[in-house]
Amino acid sequence: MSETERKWWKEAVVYQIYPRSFRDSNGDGVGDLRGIIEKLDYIKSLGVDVVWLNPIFASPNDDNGYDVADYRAIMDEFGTMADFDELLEGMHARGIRLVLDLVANHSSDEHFWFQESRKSRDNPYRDYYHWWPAEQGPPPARWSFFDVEGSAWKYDAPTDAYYLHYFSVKQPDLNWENPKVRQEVHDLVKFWFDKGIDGFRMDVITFISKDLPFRELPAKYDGNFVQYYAEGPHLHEYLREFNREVLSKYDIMTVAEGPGTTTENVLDFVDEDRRELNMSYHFDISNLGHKDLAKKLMDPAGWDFREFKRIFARWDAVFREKGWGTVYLGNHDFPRMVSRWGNDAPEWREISSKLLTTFLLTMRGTIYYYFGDELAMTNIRFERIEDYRDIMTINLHKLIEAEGGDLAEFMESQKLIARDNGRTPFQWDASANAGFTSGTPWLAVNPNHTEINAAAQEDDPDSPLNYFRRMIRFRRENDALIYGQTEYFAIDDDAVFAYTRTLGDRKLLILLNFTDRETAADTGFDYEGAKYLFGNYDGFDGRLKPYQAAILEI
Ligand code: TEU
Ligand code: CA
Repeated sequence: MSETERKWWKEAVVYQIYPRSFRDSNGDGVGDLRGIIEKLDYIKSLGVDVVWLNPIFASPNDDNGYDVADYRAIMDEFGTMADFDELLEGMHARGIRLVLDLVANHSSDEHFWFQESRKSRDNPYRDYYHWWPAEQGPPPARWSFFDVEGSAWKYDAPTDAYYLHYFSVKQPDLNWENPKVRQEVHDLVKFWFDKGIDGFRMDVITFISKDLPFRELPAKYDGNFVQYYAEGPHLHEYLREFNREVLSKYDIMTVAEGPGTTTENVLDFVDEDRRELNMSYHFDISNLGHKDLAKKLMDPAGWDFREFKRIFARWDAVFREKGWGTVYLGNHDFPRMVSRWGNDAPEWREISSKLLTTFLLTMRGTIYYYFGDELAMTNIRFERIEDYRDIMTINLHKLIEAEGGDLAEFMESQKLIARDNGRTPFQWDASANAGFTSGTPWLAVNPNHTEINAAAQEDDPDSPLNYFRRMIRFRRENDALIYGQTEYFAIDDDAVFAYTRTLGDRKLLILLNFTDRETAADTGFDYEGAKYLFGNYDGFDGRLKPYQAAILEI
């Protein structure tokens, strides 16, 4: 097997910050860039290599910045371009790279392009978006993720036409089939690269090419709009052009948010010979345990651990020779890692969160670690719809209500998976509002901040925070955990995740007990001569304690 080509972004632990919720420097209740600047030493102390910030560009915040009104300006609430420059300099001075979020499948309806586009059918910006003239009759059905009626077409009276919006009505889809639009995107990306940023995470980049002229959803997709959206006819042509014209000219990293990517098609995006993108992240794990994905309803039976293992193993196998994978268990679109995949009951919260941290940092691929998970922050589990701020939850609630659906069931599911669970303010200390703001936070602070907070964990060597720091160091000191190939064992065991990472003659065995009961570690290995190196208990005696994670050299 050929040795993987080494790259800084393959070795990286990416720490994702949701700027709105990290630290508010001026008391308006909204996190901001100066808040991040204040906390740069904290970020540095974690040992992470890259920071990815969710969108920081000018936006009316219909979807918290995923609706961009000006791609070259900083959102008022977040600060100024001078603040940004200082932030970038502060990160680079500490050896941390900065990755921003490119939201180019759609813009805000308040973007100048759209304001022009909707004015008249012969406006020069008309073709920057997708329009369906009303005289052609109703457009073919398209699903919208955030629309109260579920429709991705919105009638716009001034020009008697419908525009396309896969997300909210305030997020019209840009028309990438128009070369001028592609040129605009290239130019704005160059603007940020020339400022010195180190890469882009690309929001729903798999959706950019549309199947024109709009037809009825082909039967082979069987109602699966995500898959259909991700297989636009010119997608790869646009990505290759993007790479050729812009991306290849800089030492940067790119990662696709890849809804609709599968183990069969992902190499089309990330095989280095195709010159498109570096990495992509898939949704197979986050989709686990749903009874209805579109309406975000959960299966009361929970999620299938063996399927979870099989998914990781299957994706890992794709990148053995080519491309490079990504590993994550949470981000701003998902709930808290420990609440979803571990156990946030008081007696298991810390230990199971350390297990998950060990899991993430021993997998092959670039690690995406979501801020706050290092503290084992938990879901807030709002009772009332009024507590939510997320357009996705609010509009799905309206949609289900209008259909006469089961709202109680929806609210229960939201306690488990609503995006706001992962967006509550970072818990810095035990003071009012967790040291996040001196004002009124834009989204409620989790009341458990009096116990779960960075200040309390800072001086406790056994805290999840310090475990995360040690684990990062351990990964960095053990190349096998970065470039080593992976082999899975006991794949049908319903408690234990076991795999080895091998590089040269170094072989590490990782044993993870995902349950709250002690279990045998029947992996086929003889533990006699094995050397215990790292884990969340004091040692390993041949059996695995509840949520035990153990790394052995064999
Ligand atoms: O998310 C897109 C997204 O996660 C889903 O809509 C996805 O396409 C679907 O669930 C697949 O199963 C990105 C951002 O991460 C999110 O925060 C934004 O709200 C959204 O795009 C719109 O920009
Ligand atoms: Ca602020």
